[in-house]
Amino acid sequence: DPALVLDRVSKPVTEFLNGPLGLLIDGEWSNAQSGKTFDVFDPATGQVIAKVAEGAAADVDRAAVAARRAFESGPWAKMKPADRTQLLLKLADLMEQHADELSEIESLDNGKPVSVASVADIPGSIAMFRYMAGWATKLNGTHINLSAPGDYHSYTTREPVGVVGQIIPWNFPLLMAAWKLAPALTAGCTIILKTAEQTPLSAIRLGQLIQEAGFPKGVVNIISGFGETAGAALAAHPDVDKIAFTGSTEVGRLIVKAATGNLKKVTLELGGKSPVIVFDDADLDVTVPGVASGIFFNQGQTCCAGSRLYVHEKMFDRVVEGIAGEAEKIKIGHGLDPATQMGPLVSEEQFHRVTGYIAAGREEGARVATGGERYGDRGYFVQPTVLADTNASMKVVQEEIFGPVLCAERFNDDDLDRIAKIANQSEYGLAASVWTRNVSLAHKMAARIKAGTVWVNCHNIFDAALPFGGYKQSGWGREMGEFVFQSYLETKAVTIKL
Ligand code: TXE
Repeated sequence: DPALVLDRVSKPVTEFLNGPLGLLIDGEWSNAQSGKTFDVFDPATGQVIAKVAEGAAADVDRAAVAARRAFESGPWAKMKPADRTQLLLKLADLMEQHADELSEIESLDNGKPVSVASVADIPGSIAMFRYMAGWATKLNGTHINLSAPGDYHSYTTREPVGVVGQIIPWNFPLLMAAWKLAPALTAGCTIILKTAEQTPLSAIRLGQLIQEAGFPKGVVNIISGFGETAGAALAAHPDVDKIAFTGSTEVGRLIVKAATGNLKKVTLELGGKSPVIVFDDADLDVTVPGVASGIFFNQGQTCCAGSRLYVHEKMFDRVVEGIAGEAEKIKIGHGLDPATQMGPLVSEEQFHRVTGYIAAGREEGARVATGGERYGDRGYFVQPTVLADTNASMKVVQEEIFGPVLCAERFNDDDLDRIAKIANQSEYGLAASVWTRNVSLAHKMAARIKAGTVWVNCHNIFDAALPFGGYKQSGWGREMGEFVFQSYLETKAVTIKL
């Protein structure tokens, strides 16, 4: 009963949902210039839970003026790095104080279990702000010795790239906002963040905390709205210096085209179809639950989900049966139920996309080892599914499903180059995992895999200090770690004739 579910919502979150839920532009919450709003749904019930201002091109223009002003003049432009550190740490503390509320909002909006949001999304977001905060005082240039004839003193400085547009997806709404905002703020940029239309809520709450922390006006602007309107306007905007995008490879291509007008800098974190390779010496007690969580975590809506499983034939049946057993144990339900381990997919559209892939897998001859059906009769729940005996020619093996669907295939080879070839036969190259007790074999495989991340005997391990991003059509550039600052800083070489 939907009423029962809304009963579970705490008082502060109920007040938050009742709004107003506007756009954050130049330090003020405002309606969209058009006056339009859009509905936000609870994907577990399909029920409308909030109405949010629908930003579009005119609002992006207003935000760009504010972000430019805040970048070029005002307190932010003059702020010392240590003061930026303090502001970021203050924001992290406020997020920690409101962690329960943020978990609840995230669960209601995205569908993910509150038990997961409270140990993964929210602490991960806070950790990102704290990690990046420490870098603000350490982003220095260097002195360079020249070989040119004459007497010169040369050095480099590193300067913020300017006004940054950031477009994020719905799978980890707050975490994606943190991955984007934290390094850009650390570097001294100003920002226009466009959230995903499916999940605008936690970023609005974050915007309120950003105000409370005392960031100067115009430094962070947050626009709720749709991709084809607000997102496209941001990507094409002539006064935005850089665009950072996370989402589908298809839209990634549109972002690149839109950015050509003023040749703004572009970084992209796109789709994946990450291989998981299980050798015949793998420790099954670790591998079976590890591979299962590698695909089923976040309802499979993870860009680096381990969605293509390759198992040595000696182990294949045991591994597939083991994963099917894990899948059947997962407790599916409303995200706000503290016992829930898997929630619904984010939207009706994703529900149809994922169930469509399962149907295609069946038609192409895959064997359904477990799952394969809708769960329940309302909301966008899909059973955790294992498709066995798949092969490289199948659509389910080639394309990103972005749901709890694993394709499992056997190999009977001991030649590492040939195994790597199977793992690498994808247009994507975001991540991979290798499961073996042989350390040397693990390193050899890691070297052969064309992906930005390789995990050994684990999957989906993230850290603010680790760079993350893709080879091939999984993207351009890296987020997180020290590496991310290459995207948010320009390097200037200064040479003085002595
Ligand atoms: O993504 P979109 P969708 C993949 C996944 C999923 C598929 C479709 O396979 O099934 O994409 O999801 C904004 N100009 N990933 O349709 O459209 C949009 O508003 C500018 C993988 O939801 O790429 C949202 O903020 N922006 C991925 C963001 O792009 C535009 C996470 C992502 O939405 C735009 C999400 C446009 N023309 C989906 N069109 C990952 N890498 O983790 C849309 N947007």
